[in-house]
Amino acid sequence: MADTDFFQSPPELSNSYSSDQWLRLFLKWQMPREILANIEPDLENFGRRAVEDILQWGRQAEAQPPVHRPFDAWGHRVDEIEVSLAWQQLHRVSAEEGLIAIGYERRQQEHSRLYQFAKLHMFHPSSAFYSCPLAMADGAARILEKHRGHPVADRAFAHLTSRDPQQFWTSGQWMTEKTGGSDVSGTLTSARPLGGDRYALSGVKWFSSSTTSEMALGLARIEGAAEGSRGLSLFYIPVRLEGGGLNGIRVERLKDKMGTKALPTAELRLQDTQAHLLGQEGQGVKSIATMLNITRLYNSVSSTGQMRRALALVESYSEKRKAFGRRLIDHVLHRETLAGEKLNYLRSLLLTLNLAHLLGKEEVGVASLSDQLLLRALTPVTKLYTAKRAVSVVSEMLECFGGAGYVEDTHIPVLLRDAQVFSIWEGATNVLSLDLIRVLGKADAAKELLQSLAQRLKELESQAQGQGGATHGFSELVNTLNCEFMALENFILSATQEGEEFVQASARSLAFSLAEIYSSLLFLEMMHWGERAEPNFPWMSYGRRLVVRGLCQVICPGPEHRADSQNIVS
Ligand code: MFK
Repeated sequence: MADTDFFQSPPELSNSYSSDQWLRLFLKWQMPREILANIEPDLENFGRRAVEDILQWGRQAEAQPPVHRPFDAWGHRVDEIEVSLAWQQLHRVSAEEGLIAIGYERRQQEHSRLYQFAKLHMFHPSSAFYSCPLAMADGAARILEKHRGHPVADRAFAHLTSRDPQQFWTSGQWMTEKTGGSDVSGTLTSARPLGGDRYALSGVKWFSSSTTSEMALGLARIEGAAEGSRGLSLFYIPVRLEGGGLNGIRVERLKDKMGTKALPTAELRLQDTQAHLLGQEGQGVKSIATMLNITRLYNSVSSTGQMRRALALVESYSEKRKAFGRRLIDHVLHRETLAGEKLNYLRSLLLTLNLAHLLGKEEVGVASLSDQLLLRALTPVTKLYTAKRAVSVVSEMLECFGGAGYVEDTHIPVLLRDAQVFSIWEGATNVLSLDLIRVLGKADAAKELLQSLAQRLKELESQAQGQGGATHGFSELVNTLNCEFMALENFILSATQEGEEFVQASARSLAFSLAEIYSSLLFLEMMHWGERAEPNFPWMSYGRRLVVRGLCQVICPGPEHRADSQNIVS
């Protein structure tokens, strides 16, 4: 064969819903049959769009990044941000497909969030990060929903949750300043009272994504308020005034980011920007935490969507590409690599969809106290875990393509570049690990969380006995998980005796251990259902690889350990 005769066939993507076995299994496990039957045609249709028109718009938007035009031809300061037509199409499709609306119409009651997040999971990897404006729109909607009755909040809420593209709004989240993204206590933006709930804000918001949104929620310090984060309040900020001009907002420049190139992220200067106080003075951080918890879940669903896309590309390529006389999929070591990354994806998906379900339960008032505690504690855990896994899974999958994975017009490098933002966007790994510690440090939270997990393990034990599971290994898996859980429990109950530094130094290892143990618990609960509902599925193959010794990887950073770390870094 002449070298001109060989062309490698590229990987192909098929329907994001029907090809994602685990997404479908999870929904089947958790949703009542009639609800799933009702929404499945929409999921199928959206799964097709995710790899057809939405993917094309995403690629076009990526190829045409936003441009900042500070002045018009006559020298007037206009600060326009021009976005591509494709970016505008992604806005339209988000409204029409109800990507925010589904979560607030709540037609599927406690399962509404699950339905919505199944769509977001498919949307994200094709959307050139339109998922980011959606995340903030959703977080803002949740806060505004809590302020129902406030005319400004009601109007904005209606826009954020609209299915009409002409009415649909997205939102910014203006928190990060030059003084800090993780630590907002040094926020310098001030709020001058104008009467009633109206204020004029002045300051610089240093990392403001979705700058083309119609509104933002942001933090500022009311003149005379205390220093630190307890002096911050939350404000609703319309981006434009009634006449259409910018609301005292100057776009200093767009950020030249490593990835997320289609997403306009700017440095903004606020100069007497008109704003409305939301909630109580000095409660800004606590109030905006509602938004953060939603955007963190978006971060997780985007991470899982990104992992799934990379895996789907490799699965297809493995069938087509030949090396050393065989297709990639016929090489045992390649299969090992792929299987390992699929398991990482599976853990991430279980954690994310479970969290979406817990959120849905809370929003319709059917979450038990332990559901509420799990939702709070697992939000940072899921976010930090899925973000880190996204980078490693996508990187490993890129490597499966060899040189082709490093070439821009295969559209593979962008997956890795964009994945890197997950661990930064909406809270870095260490900040989130400390957030878990914040939750576990409250009253009896640690004890209650452990009790609810222990109770679920007990139920699994009796289910294993009830179905004679010992014969096919289910009860061995439950025993293994029990041992890992007990190690985690012992650690949590004893760590508090060791002092603040010990607890903080171990926080990351605690968060990752909880993620691995909780995802294994979810898997076994699903397996128990699946052995009857889907008897031909290879549950044990997954079980043997997911539920293993060593899930609890907590470190015990006593004084000597910490002194060693100090010596190593100094
Ligand atoms: C898509 C691509 C985007 C483009 C690239 C993006 C690049 C990155 C740009 C960024 O800057 S992203 C960074 C976004 N920033 C964050 O995610 C903030 C990270 N920091 C935190 O999460 C801090 O923990 C937080 C600011 C929320 C709080 O720290 P503080 O100032 O020390 O507050 P404190 O005193 O611990 O908490 C105040 C209250 O809020 C407490 O309630 P109480 O007063 O009742 O005790 C906390 O319990 C509560 N709270 C804090 N976090 C909470 C929460 N409540 C519920 N959920 C939470 N998550």
